[in-house]
Order: sequence, then structure tokens, then C-alpha cells
Amino acid sequence: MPNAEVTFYRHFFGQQESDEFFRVLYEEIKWRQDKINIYGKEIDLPRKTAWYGDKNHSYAFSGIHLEPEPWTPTLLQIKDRIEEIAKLKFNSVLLNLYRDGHDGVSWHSDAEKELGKNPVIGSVSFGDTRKFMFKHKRKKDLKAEVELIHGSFLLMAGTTQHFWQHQIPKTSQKVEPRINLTFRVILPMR
Ligand SMILES: O=C(O)CCC(=O)C(=O)O
Ligand SMILES: [Mn+2]
Repeated sequence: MPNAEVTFYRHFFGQQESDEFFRVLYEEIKWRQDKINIYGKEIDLPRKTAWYGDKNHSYAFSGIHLEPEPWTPTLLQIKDRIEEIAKLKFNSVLLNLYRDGHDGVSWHSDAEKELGKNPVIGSVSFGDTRKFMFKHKRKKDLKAEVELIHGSFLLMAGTTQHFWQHQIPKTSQKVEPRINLTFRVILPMR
């Protein structure tokens, strides 16, 4: 992928620990149903979300203002493991729960100003496989996709968010729930 720094670790977490992480996160995370306003209509986001992180960070995502919940031991365990590879400390994580194929996330880049110039996004997946698609913002024929399987880790860095958008398309296939964690570094707001 030109203008991007994307690394995919297909089997980052083992099968058994991934099963356990999925189970614990599904139960323990305070999943919320957030809404977005489209042309004056309040619409449920097509997934459940949650926001955990260091104290004293707040964040706006697609017009939703979130205050982070405090880290849980499970989240810290996952964070430690990916920090070894990413060579940096994340201070927050946005979690997504895709209940079935009706859930997804539409084209966007993780380019909120709180993430700074070249955001590093560490994305961990547990549960059923979903397709993750990239498209270049300017060169319309440039595309890429990857199957985000149980226990995988996708690291996005450098100029990826400037030049590329990504999505998890909805699917008519029967899919089981999937949990995604996107670890981020949020800069202090001033
Ligand atoms: O579920 C995923 O893999 C992607 C989620 C995502 O792009 C986001 O939360 O910004
Ligand atoms: Mn994203």
C-alpha cells in the first residue's frame, strides 16, 4: 500500500487466550448504544461501542463525546502485548462490538485532531472474521482488504490515515459477534 504503513499479524494471540479475551470482554465491557444525527434524525450506530483509557482524556468520535472508563486488567493485558510490537504506549482504546452482519462501520479515517499528525492505531480482533477494506482517498483504483480473524492484530501508522479510508462492510452472510479494540494515543487537549 503506497502512502501507508500497515502491518498485519494474523495470529498475534493464541486460540485459547483469544477465546478467553472474547468471553471476558463481551461480559465485562460497558457496551453502549450510541446514536448519530443524520439530517436531523437520531439513528443508532450499527454496532455497540465503549471507550476506556487513562484519566483526563476525552474524545469526540463521529460527533459523539465520550469520557473514558478506567482500564480493566484484561484491557491492560492486551495493551501490554501490543505495545511490545508497536514500540509505544497507548493511552486509550475504542471498542466495537459487531453483533451480526447488520453491524459495521462505514468509510472513514482515524484522523481526529486529538490523534495528532500521524496517528498510530493498534487494532485487535476477537470473535468472528470480518472483512476490513481500505481505499485510497485520491487514487480511486487503489484498494486493499484483509480478513480480520480471531486473535489478529493490525497496526496502522505513518501517513496511513491521511491517504486511506477504511471500513467494515455489513454482510448478508451469517456471522457471529466480533469484538474489535482500536488502541490509540490521544494528545492532551488544550
Ligand atoms: O472493527 C474494526 O476493525 C474497525 C473499527 C474502526 O475502524 C474504528 O473504530 O475506527
Ligand atoms: Mn477506524
